[in-house]
Amino acid sequence: MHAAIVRPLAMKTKTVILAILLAAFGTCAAQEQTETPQEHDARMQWWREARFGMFIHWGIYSVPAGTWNGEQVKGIGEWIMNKRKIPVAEYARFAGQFNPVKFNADEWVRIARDAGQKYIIITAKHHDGFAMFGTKASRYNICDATPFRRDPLKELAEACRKQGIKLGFYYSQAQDWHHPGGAVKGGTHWDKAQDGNFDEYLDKIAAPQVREILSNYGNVAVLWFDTPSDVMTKERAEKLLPSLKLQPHIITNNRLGGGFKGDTETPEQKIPSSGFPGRDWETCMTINDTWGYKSYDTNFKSTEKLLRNLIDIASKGGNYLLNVGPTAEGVIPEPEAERLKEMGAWLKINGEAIYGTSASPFGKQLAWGRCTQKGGRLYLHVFDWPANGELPVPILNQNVKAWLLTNSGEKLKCVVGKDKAVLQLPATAPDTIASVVVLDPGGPVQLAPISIPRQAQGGIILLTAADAEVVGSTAQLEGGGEPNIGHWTNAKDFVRWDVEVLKPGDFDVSMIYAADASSAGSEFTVVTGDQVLSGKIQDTTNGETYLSFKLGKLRIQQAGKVTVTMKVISKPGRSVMNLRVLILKPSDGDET
Ligand code: H79
Repeated sequence: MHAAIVRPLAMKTKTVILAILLAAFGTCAAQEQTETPQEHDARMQWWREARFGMFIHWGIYSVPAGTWNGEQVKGIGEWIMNKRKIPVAEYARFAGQFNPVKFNADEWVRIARDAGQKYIIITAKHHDGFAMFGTKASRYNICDATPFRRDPLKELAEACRKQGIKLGFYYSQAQDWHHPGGAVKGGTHWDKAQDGNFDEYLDKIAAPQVREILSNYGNVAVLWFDTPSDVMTKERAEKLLPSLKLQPHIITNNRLGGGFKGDTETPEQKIPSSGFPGRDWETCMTINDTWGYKSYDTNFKSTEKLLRNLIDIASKGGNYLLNVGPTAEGVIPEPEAERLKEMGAWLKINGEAIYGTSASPFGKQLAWGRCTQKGGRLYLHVFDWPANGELPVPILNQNVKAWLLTNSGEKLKCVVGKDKAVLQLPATAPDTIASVVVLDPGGPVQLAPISIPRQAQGGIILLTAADAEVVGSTAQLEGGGEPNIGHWTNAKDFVRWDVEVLKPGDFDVSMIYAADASSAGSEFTVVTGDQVLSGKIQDTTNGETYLSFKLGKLRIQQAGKVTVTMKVISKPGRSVMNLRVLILKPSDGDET
């Protein structure tokens, strides 16, 4: 409830009360008006336990499947109409060619269920304006405008009910490139047929269709809005809210617009580096590089990548909404189904470490993998199995018990030191993607204090990736051999170390990193006090090796705690670098 109340003191008391009420009702989604925090938790419970859902982008864009006039159109497939400014009538012809006779709702739901996904969100209407359900608001829908004539949402609702999977709908409430008055995000109409009044579009198309999808398909678990663009004011968004009352338990995302926060944050195509403390959140992501089917997009992420994404997300307290893009025949492409099946096989064994868990207590400290927790236990998801068998865990609990999730009979040896516990793992990993160790701390987790690096006797200061505090939305600690800071695609992210300096003076600074063409040319600074060094990232044989580079001299004036910060000045490519360590070596040369 952050709506500004304008000068309440200048108003009469009645007006003030009215203003407060309006503000309270105006900024909240339907349920938030009345619900207590307990009721909110109860409404969110199934979603928080679910952790993994299936996104389905299905529409008549699967007919061109990424190709227009013989040209393969770059970018996300469901945007093809906009990208090529296809006239409305011409695009609408795809409806006549859309006859997905192989569509089988039971099979789709079975694929989701076997993948370990607990809910499905399907596009009821995307930006192209074509309704994938029987609507009375427009003839431009699957029942009236295609030879198929069936309502897949009805069939999916029934299949989900039978198989115990929750169903939710995606609905593009502002963008609509077909109906007069619909919005075009970041652009303008390209066909006279699109011209019209947005408010009329809202009243005649969006609001009635939202009411239909919340009325005609039984329980709707989620309403997933998208791209409010700049047209979705508070007053306009409010026209869609009354329908939400038809589904008192529905969960909405944060994309309605008009200042409505909804229930969930929705990072798209990325995993935030530390989640959204205090907010529910869900990363939506494609398996390849498109949401809607493109016949030639074969850039599928590996099962390893997808599973580690799921684990990473769970370790930060979020959900993974993983997309499939069915074909115009109604088939989930085999490479997608295959990866989902493999994820399901892992979850069948290790699901206890994902479902119903909450975020790791360790922040970004674990270089070897990720952690989730549930019922007082920690689940250690080991990505990089230690060659020496020693797994460091930054806790101080004295009575730790630990075992492999797949072998609870055999307890692992655990040595609790003064700054961490070390588990002795068997020689080989039970799983090549992620092996789960269950750790019972025997009481509340006692976190080891984050140790700050200390200047060594010889005067050298090592600022390692593992010791760094990573601030921002993308950069994070990665394992795989010696830890590094990678995934650094946002130039606003930065890295900071506190270090205990014993002997101040002048230092020669060098750093070890890996970079490929997507990082080369990035410029950064290293700052401590009033001292600044800068440098430019070079390609290290296509990122295949870590190399050491000299940066120059820095003076540290005083002993005690000193902060060193590394920031990005410019980033011409996709990412900044993979940073292993910053080395400060005393310039006077008396180090040993
Ligand atoms: O439904 C999926 C996307 O179609 C939708 N959200 C997910 C869940 C989405 N709409 N907009 N965006 C995502 C942002 C991406 C916009 C882009 Fe473009 C489309 C980039 C390139 C094509 C718009 C048009 C911005 C530049 C050209």
